[in-house]
This record gives sequence, structure tokens and C-alpha cells, in this order.
Amino acid sequence: MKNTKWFKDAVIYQIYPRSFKDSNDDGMGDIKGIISKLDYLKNLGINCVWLSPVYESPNRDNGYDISDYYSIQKMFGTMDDFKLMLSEMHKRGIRLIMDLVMNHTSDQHPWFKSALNDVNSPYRDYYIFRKGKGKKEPNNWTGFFGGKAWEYTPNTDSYYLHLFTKEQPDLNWDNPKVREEFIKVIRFWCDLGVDGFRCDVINIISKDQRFLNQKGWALLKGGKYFINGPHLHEYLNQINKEALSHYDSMTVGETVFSNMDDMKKLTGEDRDELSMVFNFDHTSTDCFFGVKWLMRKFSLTRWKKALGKYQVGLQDIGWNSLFYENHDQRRSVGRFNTDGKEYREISAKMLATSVYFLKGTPFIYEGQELGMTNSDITDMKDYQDVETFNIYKTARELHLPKSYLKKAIPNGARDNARTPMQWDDSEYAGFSNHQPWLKVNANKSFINVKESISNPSSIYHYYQKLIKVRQEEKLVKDGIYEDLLPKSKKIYAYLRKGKDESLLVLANYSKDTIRLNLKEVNKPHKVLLNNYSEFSSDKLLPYQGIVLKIHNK
Ligand code: TEU
Repeated sequence: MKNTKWFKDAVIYQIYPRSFKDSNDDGMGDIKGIISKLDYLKNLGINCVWLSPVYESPNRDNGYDISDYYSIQKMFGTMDDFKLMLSEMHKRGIRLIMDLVMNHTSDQHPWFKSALNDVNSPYRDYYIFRKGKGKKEPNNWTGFFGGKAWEYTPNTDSYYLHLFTKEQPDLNWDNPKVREEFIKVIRFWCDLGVDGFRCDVINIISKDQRFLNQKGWALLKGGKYFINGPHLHEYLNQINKEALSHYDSMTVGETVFSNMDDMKKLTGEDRDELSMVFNFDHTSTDCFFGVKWLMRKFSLTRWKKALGKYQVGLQDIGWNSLFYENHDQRRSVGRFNTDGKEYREISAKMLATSVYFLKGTPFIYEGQELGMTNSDITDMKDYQDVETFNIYKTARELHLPKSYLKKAIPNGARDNARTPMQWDDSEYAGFSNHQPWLKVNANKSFINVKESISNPSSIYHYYQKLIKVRQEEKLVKDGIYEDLLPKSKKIYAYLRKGKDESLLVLANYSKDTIRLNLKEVNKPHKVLLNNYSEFSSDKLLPYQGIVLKIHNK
């Protein structure tokens, strides 16, 4: 089937299923819950959903540890529920992309169970088992959640590689059978009508087979040998050719520590690998070395540079994703220079304005459209995320001071973004009638869907409008990006240039009123979007965000 590139017109909403809506009052979100909220999503204006994993899983990492790629996890519902959800989505003009974790499986997957203790198992070579060096691991690689990336298995006196928890063994993509398995998995879901995939940590699937030690200082040791590894592009091309290209599907790859060269290859329109990728350069502008535990003051110039780099670099070559929240990131309220208090709503609208008029496909994470905030958990025991526990343990082993952890954990915990969706102000925020799996934020009393819908100046209604404007303006898709004030520490001003007309996007990332002196503003223009009711061409109000359509002459 011809690929129609519908993803360029998509506005994608990410659902984290366990936190979205609980239909059977067990405290856990589920598929029937999602079905009951499809009209809400339709009214927001989105036309595609990215669903975090709902496959069978022991949930060591909330579903990112899959034990059966062909079935739906019972706590989320049944395959029939899934099919109903898909058809109810399609009925409303909403497409569905699934989250596919291909780098690793759960240790409870039958492949791994068979491989673990039997060197002759046909599945042994699906994973990466190696002999140790004396009494030590095969090499010095470390994992994303802290600690060593190898686990010793006494029965066969060997180690297996796991770049996440030890319950998430890495697959061996150099084994053609592993690639065949995923070609089958992709075909299975596409045959059911699924419209594409978000491919988890896809740029680490190909490991340099020499398994060398990484010398010198690095927080993630070994990265040099598995990030954008030797056969990455070849394997993705095969998956595309043998599975994806047979459907009108899209893919977005999650790429960690990506670089321009690989981004061009991964998303290049003439290369048949992925439709687009998520990179984290911009969300890493408030930390050192791309590691969120190493906190650093946000800088707008770094932010603009990170976003702009791919706008320019992929122009006419590939396609960008546009996002600043997801289930791994802390909430954007109070982040990226926005305000968590007086200007919470205004600054959230500004942020959306300045990012979603870039070139690419917007992704909105559940609750972002309400300005939901970080979790208000204060007690370690209320956290649920395995990453938080592992990092806490590693930090204690390294004797890092408690005062550091007191700041770093509430800042970096992924549960910040995973608290139950706030539908109303009732005890469990309308998410459930039962105590949810993760603590509801007390600010559900005023940050919730019910309030947002009834309040015409809410973030929710602004998002509705933003999506509409975006969909109506061809320049959003085609206009050439130009940063007008790259050095400004408070203003993000850019053009999306067309032949006769252009879009001018202005955003004030500060609490100050800022004088403007831009000749573009004085050209004949029409205001398409504004988070204030007024606009004057010589200044921007605190956190003002605005989109103008201007005549080029
Ligand atoms: O995330 C990959 C990833 O790199 C993040 O785990 C990141 O290192 C971490 O969130 C930093 O805090 C993907 C999924 O999005 C994540 O939820 C999974 O835990 C992970 O892969 C393993 O599948």
C-alpha cells in the first residue's frame, strides 16, 4: 500500500493507560476507561493516539517489560476490548499507534525463560549471554537506571546484558530470527488495524559485537558501543521493507543521545527507516550531559539552539516530532522557565505556542492540556517507579548526600507525570472510585477536566484553538524556519517563511514585559493565536505567546 504520509497532519495524544481512566474501580486505568473518554479527545481536536504498552507484562517497568507481544494485559482488559477501542477510535477519525518495545523483553517472556538455564535452547541466542572475565562482568557497561548492565546466572556460569532493569534482558538483534519475530509482531497489529508504532529506545538495538570496555569517564558506560550501533539503519530498513511498508503506517522512534547525522538517516524520506524520532536535546537543557539527575539551570538560548538545530537540519530531509512532556519527563509546568503559580496557565499556553508552530508532528501528553503539575508525593514510599528506587539505591551506594537526593528525586522521578488524570475534583479526581495505584495530586481541586471545559480561558480551550489554527495553516507544514533572535535570553521569536506570507511566532519566556523591536511585526498582519486579549507590536507581556500571519513585503 502506498504510504500517504498522514503523520504530517497528525496531532498525537499520548495515553499512559494505567493513569488515564479506570472503568472498573480497581484503581488502575484500563481500555474501557479509554473508550469512555474518546469524545473528550475528539473534542480536543487530536487525530491520533499513542498508547503506552498494554501487552501482557509483569509490570516491573509498567509494561515496558513485555512477556507476550500478542496479548492484552488482563488488568487493562481483553483483546475484544482492544478491538472495540480501535474501531471506536477509527469511527471518530482518530488513529492509533501502539508502543513497541523491541530492544528488550521481560525476563518472564517464554523466550527468556527457555534461554536462561539452557545453553542449547533455540532461544539462547535471542539474548546476549557472555562469559565473565574471571570473576567479573564481561565488560564495564552500565545501564540507564544506574548500576551494572550485566546479570550473573550461576546455572550456566555466564552473564546476560540488560540496559534497563535486570528483569528487562536485551535482545540480540544480530540474530535474524529476532528480527523475524518483530516483523511478525508488527504485521499482527497492523493486520488488526493499528496505524503505527512508537518504537521504544530504538537506537540502542544494535550492539557492537566486540563488547569492549568504554574507557574514560562516562555516566552511561558502553553507550559508545550501543547507541546508534553498527547495524541500526540496516535493521530498521529491513523492518520497514518487510513489515511497515505494507501498511499505511507511521513510526516514531525514541532515540536517546541522538545526533544529527543519525537523525537524518533515521527519518530521511528516501531511506525507509522511521517516519520521525523523539530526541531529547531540548528536554536536556536543564541538566548536564543529558542526565536529569545532574540538574542545571534552564537556558532559553540552549533550548532554542536544540530545537532549531533539527528544524534546520531536517528541513527537506526528514521530519520532526514536537513534544516536551511524556511519561518519563517531569511536567512542563514550572519547567523551561514557565511558572507554576500566578502564570501557570498563561505560561503553559505560551510554551505550547512556541513549540507547536515549529515544523513537525505535535505530541501532547495526557493532562498537559490541563496544565497538570508534578506529583506532590513527599514520602519515598509513595513512589512506584522502579527507576526511582534503583537510582536511590545507586546514589546511597555512592554516598551522595541526602540533601542532594531530597532535591534530585522529586525533580527527576518519572511518577511526576504518571499521577492519575484529573477529570474532576472528587476524592480520586474522577479517575476511579477506588484508591488509585499512584497518589492523586491534591491540586485536582482546581486543575481538572470539568473545570477546564467550563472555563473558556482554560489551557484546554487554548489547545483546542491552537490545534485548529495549526490544521488550517499550510505554512505550519511547509514554512521554512528562521530564528530571529537566537541570542535573546527571554524571547523566542521565529518565522515559518513562505513565498508571499509567513508565520511569525513570538514567545516571552519570562515574567517581565519585554520591549520588542522587530521589523517583521510591523508588516501587515493578522493575529492567528494569542494567549492575551491584547497585542501591541512594540512589546510582549509576561509569558505572552502569539502567532501572526504576515505579508512578506
Ligand atoms: O525510555 C528510555 C529511556 O532512555 C528512559 O528510560 C530514560 O533513560 C529515563 O526515563 C530517564 O529518566 C523508554 C521508556 O519510555 C521508559 O518508560 C522505559 O522505562 C524504558 O524505555 C525501558 O523500556
